[in-house]
Amino acid sequence: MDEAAFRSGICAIVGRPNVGKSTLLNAILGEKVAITTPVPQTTRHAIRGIHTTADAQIVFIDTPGIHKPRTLLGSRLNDVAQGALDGVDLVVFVVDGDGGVGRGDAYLAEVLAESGVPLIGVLNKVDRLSRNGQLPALAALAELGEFDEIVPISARRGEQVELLVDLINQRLPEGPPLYPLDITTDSDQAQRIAEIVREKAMVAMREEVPHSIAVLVDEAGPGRTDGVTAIFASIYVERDSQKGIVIGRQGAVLARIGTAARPEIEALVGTPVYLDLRVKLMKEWQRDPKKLDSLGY
Ligand SMILES: Nc1nc2c(ncn2[C@@H]2O[C@H](COP(=O)(O)OP(=O)(O)O)[C@@H](O)[C@H]2O)c(=O)[nH]1
Ligand SMILES: [Mg+2]
Repeated sequence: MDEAAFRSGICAIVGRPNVGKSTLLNAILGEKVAITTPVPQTTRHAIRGIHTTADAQIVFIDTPGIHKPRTLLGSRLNDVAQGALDGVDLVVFVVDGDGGVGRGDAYLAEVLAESGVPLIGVLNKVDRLSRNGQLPALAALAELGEFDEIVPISARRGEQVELLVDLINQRLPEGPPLYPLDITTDSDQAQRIAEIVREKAMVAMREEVPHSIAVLVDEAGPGRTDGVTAIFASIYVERDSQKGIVIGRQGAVLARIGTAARPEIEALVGTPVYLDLRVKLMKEWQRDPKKLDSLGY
């Protein structure tokens, strides 16, 4: 390997909530490092995903979508997303080809233009569009700003994702790797486990409950049975009435969350897993700075 030719840099994935940023990151990495659900505002941390090849390393930052904040959690998420632009080499700006390019995208594009960072525009979810439908959507995206490239993709199907990675690689500055060559994320295992549980809990809920959910891993270590990892995690809700919803009749909903989460956690830790989930009340945690801190937001 020619040392001098190695490229590395930071690429932020930016876009409105639910356009498919986390799905795209997972598609690029071929591994789930960011949870995805049909519920807008699923991503709460800026998650770093690291893509390394023989001659380049891209450090992706998957940001929470920028949106109009309604709660303290919402405004902290905006801070995370905007703060994520500091020091990035490149921004991948994602819009939803299915939902259409709109005012929210235009607002974001303005913020990005001010930052002066080079932009690649991505039209996602083209699996939902006919070829004829793609053209006006691509044109609407092109109107939003000065893009180095515009790429139509389907993150869900992995279509055109390799092309996008090549285009990013070409635009990175020369430099040594920023992270070890063999890792795909800098999230620690407890965070990743908590996120998997949160994803399963969110998809098991309806209406406003998903946003009231936070998950912390209390303990993870060797279980009583040889070779089994025992994991104790708490699912926090904001209101007393939500406890029963998450638990379900005779624990049915909680059991379903555990059943869905366990195989993914086992794949992550590499052993069979004993998973103990508890539902706890943390009143109005989205509006309380101390509680947000304790939950890691
Ligand atoms: N049809 C289709 N759906 C997608 C695609 N990419 C993401 N989605 C869906 O869009 C929703 C939001 O995705 P997510 O990655 O969580 O969006 P984020 O909020 O921008 O991170 C999920 O239900 C995804 O499965 C795509 O390429 N095609
Ligand atoms: Mg996301």
